Amino acid sequence: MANFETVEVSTDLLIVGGGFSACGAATEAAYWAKKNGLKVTMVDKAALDRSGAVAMGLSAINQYVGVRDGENTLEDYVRYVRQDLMGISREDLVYNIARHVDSTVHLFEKWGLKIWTDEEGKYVHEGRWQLMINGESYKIIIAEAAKNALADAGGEIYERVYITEPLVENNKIVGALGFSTREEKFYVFKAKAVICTMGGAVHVFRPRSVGEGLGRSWYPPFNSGSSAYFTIKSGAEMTCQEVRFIPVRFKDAYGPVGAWFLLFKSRAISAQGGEYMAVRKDELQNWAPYGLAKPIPANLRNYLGMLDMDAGLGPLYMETSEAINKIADQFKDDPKAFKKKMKELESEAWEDFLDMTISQAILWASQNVKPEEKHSEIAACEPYFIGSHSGASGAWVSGPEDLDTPYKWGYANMTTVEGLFAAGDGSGASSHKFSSGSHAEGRIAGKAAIKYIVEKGAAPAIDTGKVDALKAKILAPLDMWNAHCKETTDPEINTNYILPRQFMFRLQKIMDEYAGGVTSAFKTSKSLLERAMELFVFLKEDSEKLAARDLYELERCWENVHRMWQGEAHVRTMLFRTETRWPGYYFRADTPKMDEANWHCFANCKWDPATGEWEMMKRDVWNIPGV
Ligand code: SFD
Ligand code: AMP
Repeated sequence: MANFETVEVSTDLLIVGGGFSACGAATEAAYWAKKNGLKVTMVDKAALDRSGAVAMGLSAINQYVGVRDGENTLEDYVRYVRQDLMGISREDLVYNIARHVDSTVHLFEKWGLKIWTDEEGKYVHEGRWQLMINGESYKIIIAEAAKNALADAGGEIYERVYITEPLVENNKIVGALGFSTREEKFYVFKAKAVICTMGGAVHVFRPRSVGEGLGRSWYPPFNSGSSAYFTIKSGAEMTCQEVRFIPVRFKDAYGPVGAWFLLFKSRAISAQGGEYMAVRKDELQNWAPYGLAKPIPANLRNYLGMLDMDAGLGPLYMETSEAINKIADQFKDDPKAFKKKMKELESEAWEDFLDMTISQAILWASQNVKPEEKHSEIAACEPYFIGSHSGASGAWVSGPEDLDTPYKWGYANMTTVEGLFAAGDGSGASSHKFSSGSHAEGRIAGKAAIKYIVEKGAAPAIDTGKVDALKAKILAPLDMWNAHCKETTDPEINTNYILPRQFMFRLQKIMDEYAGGVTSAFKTSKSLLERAMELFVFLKEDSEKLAARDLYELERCWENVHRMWQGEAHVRTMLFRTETRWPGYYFRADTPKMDEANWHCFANCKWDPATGEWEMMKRDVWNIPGV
């Protein structure tokens, strides 16, 4: 077996992941841990300053309720999320995040984030809930606060350690296993409670960017389904695993569209010039009541554009020049002011991408796109799993203690596994939290986890035999390579092993062609999904044959195993939900209508670590009374 040193780390609270929700959890937990003499340890597969979805920065904070200025109420936000997710949301969780998110944003500002303000000192809004920021260094600022808080409380941070497997005994979390991505070290983390914040999942589906564009995606390719894997393998109940997110983005470099639609008030049109949101308005009747209220849900906005594509009216375009010129036109009688405004708008347009999706600015430059002169192509991306944006997949977590919610079995944000908490993309059915809400939810989970440890935290009982067996399993791809690498002249081709890249292509092909990816126009059916399940049997068999040439590939192997489990949970849940509720995200062609009578409910699933069996179940949707 590969000869890795085993490093044991004992802690009270373990935070796995180092992104927005993890930083929120660390900042808050450190405060309460210090008061109670407890230790908090954080583990990130990358370097905290630039890890996770906000690695490149962001140009907006997408969740700010604005309660202090009377802009909106918490109930307004609950209604907004209910509507956008076609009626399926955990309103207790959404409410809880909404009531904490403003204070999180105020902390961001205190820590040094530049939020745009107008002449009166008020935040500049992109849309009703979104604030404009100078966000290139957003992650560094938020990471610094988390690092300071941990240092102050005597906590520890492990960077470049890839968390591979949870440790669970009798439905109670006791720690996690991982390996260094730089040194031959195997880590055993022992903890009284764990917060799972390892982001969403990218590259489960075949991306649009293949060949020379491989690796480019909207959400970061290094978020590879570890949150889903960790919670599923722990035996936690999962929710909304069928709800993938398909964003519409500037084509091929994935530049976000929010600033265009909301700040610049741009229109999206087909190649023939029709504005699909207007031309296809009648289609929205079929998705009442959600299709008829404003804002129209993200999936239905996608869907109307997809109908244009199906009808041969593509490509679709964002009317950037029309929008910019319309705003600048207010100054048309003053040539100097007009020129100044045009320059300002032009630089805002570029900065939007330079702040968060630099490759889009590079693509625009390479294709001679001048947004003020010419429109720019947009397209629906491949599906992503992200519970924090307009998707909803994640762990099923306990609601806030002070709300009269039916979903309460423990401390806030605790999964159905004792001592295991989840937040951000890791927790489900509480969409539209974005960066700020994920941080706020991390804070909620951090505080609750410390409370749990103070009241119930027992010393973790680790089964060393199990750890040794898992160590051998986790390092097996290195042994597989060493045993067979000399058998063929081309290391990519071998009858005894499969390399992680080929394995990922196989997973992506199954998902794309059978589970409603880009090349199948986001359509699937019972028979296609059943065929996907048959192919998954072989894929899972072959996952035992993964080979890794080095540490880098060992990480790639496990990323793909994590993706595979996310993919399987998705296929199983789409099979279970026999209706089409989110056209524009996916379409069950054999059950093409929404079925409120039977499916106005959560579709949950659970994998049993003892038997290896999956269980599918419905859970009722609860609306906050009077909202
Ligand atoms: O324009 C392991 N997001 C936006 N949010 C906003 O508020 N405003 C925007 O403008 C946003 N837009 C946007 C966004 C994201 C991206 C990529 C783009 C544009 C281009 C969404 C937010 O970023 C998102 O909601 C939050 O970041 C979610 O937080 P969290 O904590 O759930 O995930 P993370 O930040 O990605 O962190 C994940 C961490 O886990 C680590 N990790 N560590 C150890 N072991 C493993 N096995 C691990 N696997 C992962 C990662 O390294 C990372 O630290 S717009 O499109 O709307
Ligand atoms: P995006 O850039 O698409 O991720 O969007 C950023 C924010 O704007 C998110 O909160 C979206 O839900 C919201 N948004 C984007 N486009 C629209 C639209 N056409 N109508 C309403 N909200 C939108």
